Amino acid sequence: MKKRKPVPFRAPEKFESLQVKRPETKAAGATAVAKAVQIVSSRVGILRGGKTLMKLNQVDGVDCPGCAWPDPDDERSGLGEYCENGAKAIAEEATTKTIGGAFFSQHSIQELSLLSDYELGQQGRLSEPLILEPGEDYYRPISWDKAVQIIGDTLNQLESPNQAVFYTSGRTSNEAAFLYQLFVRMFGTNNLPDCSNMCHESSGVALSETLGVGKGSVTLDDFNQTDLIFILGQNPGTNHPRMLTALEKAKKNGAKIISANPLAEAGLISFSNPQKVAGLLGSATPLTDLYLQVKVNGDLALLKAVMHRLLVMETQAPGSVFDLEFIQNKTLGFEEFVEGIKSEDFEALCDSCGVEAEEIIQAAELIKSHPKMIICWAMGLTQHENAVDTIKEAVNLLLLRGSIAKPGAGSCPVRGHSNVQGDRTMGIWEKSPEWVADNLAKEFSFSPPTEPGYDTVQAINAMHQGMAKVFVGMGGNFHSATPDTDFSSQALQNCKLTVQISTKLNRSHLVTGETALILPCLARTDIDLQSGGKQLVSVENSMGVVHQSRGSLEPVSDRLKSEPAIVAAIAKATLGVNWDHLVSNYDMIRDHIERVIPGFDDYNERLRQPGGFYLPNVARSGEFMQGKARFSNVQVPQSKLEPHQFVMMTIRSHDQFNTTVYGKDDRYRGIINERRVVLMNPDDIKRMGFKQQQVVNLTSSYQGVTREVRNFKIVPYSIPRGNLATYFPEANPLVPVDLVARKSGTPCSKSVVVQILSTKEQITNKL
Ligand SMILES: Nc1nc2c(c(=O)[nH]1)N[C@H]1C(S)=C(S)[C@@H](COP(=O)(O)OP(=O)(O)OC[C@H]3O[C@@H](n4cnc5c(=O)[nH]c(N)nc54)[C@H](O)[C@@H]3O)O[C@H]1N2
Ligand SMILES: Nc1nc2c(c(=O)[nH]1)N[C@H]1C(S)=C(S)[C@@H](COP(=O)(O)OP(=O)(O)OC[C@H]3O[C@@H](n4cnc5c(=O)[nH]c(N)nc54)[C@H](O)[C@@H]3O)O[C@H]1N2
Ligand SMILES: [Mo]
Repeated sequence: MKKRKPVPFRAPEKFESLQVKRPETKAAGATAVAKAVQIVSSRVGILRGGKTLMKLNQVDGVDCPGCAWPDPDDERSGLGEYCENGAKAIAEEATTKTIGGAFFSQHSIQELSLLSDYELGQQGRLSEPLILEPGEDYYRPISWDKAVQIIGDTLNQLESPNQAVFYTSGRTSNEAAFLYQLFVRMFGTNNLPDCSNMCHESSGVALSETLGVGKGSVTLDDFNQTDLIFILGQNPGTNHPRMLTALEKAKKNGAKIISANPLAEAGLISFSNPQKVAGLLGSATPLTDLYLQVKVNGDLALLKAVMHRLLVMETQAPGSVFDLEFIQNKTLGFEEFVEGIKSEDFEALCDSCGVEAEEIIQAAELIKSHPKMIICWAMGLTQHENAVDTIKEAVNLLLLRGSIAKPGAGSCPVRGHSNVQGDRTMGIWEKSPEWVADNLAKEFSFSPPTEPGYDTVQAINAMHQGMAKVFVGMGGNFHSATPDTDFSSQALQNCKLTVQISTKLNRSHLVTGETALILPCLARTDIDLQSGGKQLVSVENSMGVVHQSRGSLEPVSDRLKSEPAIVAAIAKATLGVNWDHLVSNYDMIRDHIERVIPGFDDYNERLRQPGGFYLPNVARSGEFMQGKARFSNVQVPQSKLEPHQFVMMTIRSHDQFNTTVYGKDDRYRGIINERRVVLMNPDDIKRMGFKQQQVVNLTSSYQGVTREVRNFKIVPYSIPRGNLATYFPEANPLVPVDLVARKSGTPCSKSVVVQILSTKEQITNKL
């Protein structure tokens, strides 16, 4: 058989032309509006782009395909209910540039792999189904019927359904997600890894075990009523810009903000609200009152130090700090938790987190004098080995203060993808809980598999070992989003068949199995016309509100299918089931959801109410687990680094959405026109004998394997000594596939121990 030419696993390692400016100290304002208008009008056109922006996040409009931050329950801004990065998401999706058979007949996968991630995305929307046959280097068009037949035949030839992996990214609507997990379980496996495994899985585990629900407890209105917001490991100015409006409102109502972050992020410092004229004119609201520049993964020690201090205050004046009534009536495990805190040394905790004792005392004072507290967090907490414990420690703080299950208080894990939370609610989960299996069995008369399937990292290992042979991706970019790029590439290449259901070209279309299929789908902003008429879909935001979304743009090609239609076609070709009626009218999918998933009563009716409806939440209502929330006694992680070792976090720039690179700037951090940078403390640069903008290579050694990335430029930055920051996905080859958070399995992409080598040095002890 003809052999396919090798395809590079990594994006090209070439430089742009780096400019370094002073980091900004306020986010948004007129520049953000100008950027939004410029990017949408240049990439989509004024008419098509303007039409979408006006509908974005309005009650009868389309849900922004960017982040999962909720929309206001009451009035929505007439100046536009979107942010700069939402506009970029729209520009990326609503472009009228297309690529299909003609494009792919001119460019082999090897040639395309020489493009940067940014350039891949700029080629346009995928416009027709494509196949890459065994040994071939060029995709060519294929009919929908043939494509799904290949999938059905290949799946049915497997020795076991567990040899197939069905990944989901978090943009998929509730309707598509429900149908997808149904098909996968009818096929006979729970191999349903999703992007959540790499994202908020640690939050889900920690919150389920302590509060009884793996989701946050607050609503947007709680931000209006709170006294104090504690934000850890999150960069809302870039990743959840509309959160800044909520923070601004909270400040106007008198709330205080404490932020813990190794970097001084502009969006946490102050905000010029572009939805207000004053903001457009440059006036800014200061946000953070106390900024704690914690070391990477120092949060558990930081939280413990704060609670150590609170315990001292409580001991001095019993009942003045702890909510003893709440603790007594609504919690378990308090005594053991207090013993744990008592056994710690305050100075050692301060040392461990890198924050001055004085500031920790200030934090404790602020917490003591502000009864209602919300704790927010994102990837800065979830992507470490001890992530689940850190989040449990944050819950301990809420419980001590009785700051949960009442207005203005609670937990707020800020979710990533716009429907990642909804996908999980719909049953996209490798650990199929019993009730899901029972309800599916009743509704659809089959026996769903009960043993857990593979999560993302387990799926990579299974494909690498040849135990899984078919990969289907419902959205996302598995190749570039997962850790250990070279290892994950080999895993995908080991497959007999890889299938990507996608809107835009990415590297997962280039690093493929023996046969590869690209199935182009409608995007959220597109009109979804089925035989029963125009369809709407539903999504769930970060605060558990389920609401509708309707696309309003003419699709760029008549060969695109909706995600539910694609799942139904694959299910028909594989299992012989006929779901045509479900595809013709998504109300009928929602009728099934209503009967299978709790909390969706009168789904079709309530979905059509303006703003949608809230799902029940036991942490919000105070029911917890049989009425009790649980304190946890968790340990501070011990890390001992050699002087030449650093802890590296991989973060997002202002111009990307995960692996989709919108542009080359990280404006707020003052890094312009370059992504191959490593942010480093100036003292460390000096100590190591490096110079700013020197080109270096980075290595990580884990369990006897040394991994390397080449060509990064050093940028001096205000970051704790011993810590580094790089962008993802460029640094993903350094993240060891088996370095995952305990209990949640999340790759530790914010805690990679690395060495920095000048380009002349050889890597030591490579195996
Ligand atoms: N525009 C845009 N919006 C997005 C995304 C995007 O890529 N672009 N991605 C979406 C997705 S899927 C997600 S999950 C979210 C991600 O949203 P974030 O979690 O805000 O994203 P990251 O860039 O990973 O940022 C982590 C932040 O945590 C800090 N940090 C890193 N390590 C630590 C630590 O150990 N402790 C503390 N205290 N802080 C730390 C970093 O300095 C940074 O400010 O955003 C969503 N929204
Ligand atoms: N090192 C490191 N790695 C990380 C992270 C990190 O912080 N550091 N973050 C992790 C996190 S939080 C996440 S969530 C994952 C993200 O992992 P993924 O969700 O897998 O990655 P994305 O880059 O969001 O996926 C983008 C692709 O989705 C497709 N797409 C876009 N819209 C649609 C749609 O409507 N339908 C369909 N079918 N396809 C669509 C497009 O083809 C696009 O190229 O990455 C993780 N990886
Ligand atoms: Mo995420």
